[in-house]
Amino acid sequence: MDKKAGFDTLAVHAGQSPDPSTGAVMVPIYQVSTYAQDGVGNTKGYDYSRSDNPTRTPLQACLAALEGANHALVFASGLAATDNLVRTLVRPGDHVVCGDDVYGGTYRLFDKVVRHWGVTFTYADFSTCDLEKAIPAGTKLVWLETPTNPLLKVSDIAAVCKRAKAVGALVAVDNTFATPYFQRPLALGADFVVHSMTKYLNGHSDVVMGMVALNDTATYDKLKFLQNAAGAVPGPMDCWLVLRGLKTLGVRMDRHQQSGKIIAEWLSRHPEVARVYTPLLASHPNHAVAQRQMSGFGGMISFDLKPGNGLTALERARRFVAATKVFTLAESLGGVESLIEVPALMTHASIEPAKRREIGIEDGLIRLSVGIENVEDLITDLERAFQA
Ligand code: P1T
Repeated sequence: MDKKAGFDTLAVHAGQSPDPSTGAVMVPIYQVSTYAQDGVGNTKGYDYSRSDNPTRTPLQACLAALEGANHALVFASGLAATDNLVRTLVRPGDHVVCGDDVYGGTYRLFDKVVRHWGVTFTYADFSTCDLEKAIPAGTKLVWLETPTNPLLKVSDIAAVCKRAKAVGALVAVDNTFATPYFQRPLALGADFVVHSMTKYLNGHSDVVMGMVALNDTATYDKLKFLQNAAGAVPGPMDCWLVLRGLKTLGVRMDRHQQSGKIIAEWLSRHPEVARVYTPLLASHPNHAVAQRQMSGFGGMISFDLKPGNGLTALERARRFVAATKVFTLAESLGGVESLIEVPALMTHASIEPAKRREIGIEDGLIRLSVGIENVEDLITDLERAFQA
């Protein structure tokens, strides 16, 4: 497949061709752990599925094409991808600067695990901070999530990369919320793109998986070594499901965005809503940056409920999310079905309450992942929750 083909063409075809032995049009599920050898070491390219698997190989090639990368590697979860990349890059004594509003599990991995290896972390709001102060000389790695989870802050990837390069730091961008359909961080100067593929890339809430895409072949070789050495690899069935999900990524993202915009505008007019967070709205504080570096904004929306009915913000949030019937109360995001959650109690509960509030994750914050159902049904469902 020509690497310059359009995004949707790459999503359907990149890395894939009819099976040479049967002509099967779709990549088969090679549900196998080991491969016969004609003589010791005489293989057909595969010897053990922790190292490589013929359903995983086309998935990695397709993902590299979508991110405009030379290489991509997949892992058993988004956090396994982060863990493997960080372990490839940092050593005791190194310093990492991380966004202050990243997925709670990423923060937990850095604060409760990686920090104990003697790696230091500082946290910054890359959407507002002075980049020279936030990324000091001697920084090894900058970890940037944009848009962020759950506050949908947008940071200028090119500006962060420019500052990082000036001090010799590497930049990894968690591109889970935007997907390569709307944002390509490597083209903006990033060294690595990381995804929780559990979300939009798979799109059907039936797989947990992660990936890293990158251009540098020497780092790719080290990361591939760790992928095999540590073994956090996804199984063939899951790789097949994601290959299948990827084919509709573009059409799904367009629909998420179309419905997301309608819901965001409706929420921003709602008397019970104190504030709406999403780059889908022109009132977003980083809208100009978002428009420059993204070709669209997806279907993620967070909003603060106004206090009321004599309830605390947390009680109000609990009651709200228990009342929806089309939006399912659940962690995760990016599937065809709409999801709703309370970050303070669920996805970001691993961040201490004081720090959570300092970042701006209020108790009454609700996060929506807008699915592809009829938007009128989604609005009726939310209105029901406002009246609960
Ligand atoms: O769940 P896992 O596939 O390991 O991915 C972790 C992860 C990494 N980065 C971002 C931006 C994420 O949102 C996630 C996972 N997030 C959720 C489960 C959630 O509900 O926000």
